[in-house]
Amino acid sequence: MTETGKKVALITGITGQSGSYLAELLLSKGYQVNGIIRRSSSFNTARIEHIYQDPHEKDYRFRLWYGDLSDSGVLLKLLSQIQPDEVYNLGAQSHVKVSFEIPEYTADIDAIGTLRLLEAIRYLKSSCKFYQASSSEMFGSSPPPQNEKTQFAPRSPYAASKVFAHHTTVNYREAYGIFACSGILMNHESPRRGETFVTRKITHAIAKILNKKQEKIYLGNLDAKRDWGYAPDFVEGMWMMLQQPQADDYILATGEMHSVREFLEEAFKLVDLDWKNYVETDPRYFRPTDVDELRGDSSKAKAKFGWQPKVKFKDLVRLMVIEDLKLAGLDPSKYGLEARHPLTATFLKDLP
Ligand code: NAP
Ligand code: G4F
Repeated sequence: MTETGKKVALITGITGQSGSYLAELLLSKGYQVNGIIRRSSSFNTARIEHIYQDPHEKDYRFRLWYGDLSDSGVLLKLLSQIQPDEVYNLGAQSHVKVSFEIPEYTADIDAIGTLRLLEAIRYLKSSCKFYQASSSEMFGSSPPPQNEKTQFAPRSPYAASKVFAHHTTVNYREAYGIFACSGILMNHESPRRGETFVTRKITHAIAKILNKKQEKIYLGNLDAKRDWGYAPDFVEGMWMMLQQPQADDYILATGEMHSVREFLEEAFKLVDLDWKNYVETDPRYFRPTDVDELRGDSSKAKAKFGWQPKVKFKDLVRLMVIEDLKLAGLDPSKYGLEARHPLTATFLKDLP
């Protein structure tokens, strides 16, 4: 708590898709929000620029600190300096395909990085609550529907690292009584999704194709099926987990499953194009092992704290297409799409 009674949060991965929405949510709830950012030779803060506050302002509530999940010393220093009530560990090398190319780095950040943070909390005897960004990728080849009891069968260095981080979170809860929750989240997307993840790659390409700046889009496995939800819905679930009387692990999901092919069909249809004329496959986007089907069962989160996603597949595709058209200077109404999707109004009004 601050001297003025505000709750204090610390977010790793604040510059990422979910970190940026979570920061907005917590600021709107009156928290002082602290985020760890990495030093980069070019700006990596585009997603949080609209909520930046000048540190010279008195009582500014949005504070950024340099750090890295590879650096135990800085994690210890920041935890002891900031004294957070809630820690959200969203920082990660989050790209599954890239994890096959840089497996050791992925494990260092996604697995050992989580251990470093929990160990710092334990060492400092901090009473903070801890949220771990676990992933449905951990289920790998276990068939859907996946729930909290489904066996993990990871299919990538990313997923194996997240399994380690999940078990470490549970272990630190049981061994040391830390209020540590593992949120096992199905894919969540938004107009702030990184452009190399398949949903955003598609909606971004559509805008470029319409602008005649791109002719084709090159993709990998179109048969993969995912349970795609909307990131702002999911960050609300993260926060809700930490407000419960007891720490536990929860799945967040929409319960709907669609293939990459269906995403293509739905997205291109919105701008009156046939995706088959624009999509080529490129072997470089196939993974050595992929996850075929993810569809989550989030009934535990619904029963325990009433969490339900507001945005489902069709609305998600639509709002991502609309926002990418606008970013590219195109008028969505030309394609019969309303300029601002009502569901996104709150979250997108300040997008840079
Ligand atoms: P994202 O957009 O890729 O953001 C990842 C964040 O982690 C960025 O802020 C990044 O900083 C930071 N980061 C990377 N390496 C770091 C390091 N060495 N030290 C500290 N921070 C580091 O990912 P996201 O979609 O927001 O996902 C957030 C978390 O949820 C991740 O842990 C991800 O694995 C997990 N997750 C995501 C989904 C999903 O569908 N989105 C589903 C389940 C779980 P830079 O901006 O400097 O790169
Ligand atoms: O968009 P993706 O890269 O997401 P993926 O691998 O499901 O991982 C995301 O969701 C996880 C939760 O389940 C997170 F933990 C993780 O951090 C990340 O946010 O790929 C989705 C599917 C895959 O099966 C992939 O093989 O789309 C297929 N795909 C086909 N062509 C492609 C492409 N994926 C990408 N990134 N790029 C392609 O060209």
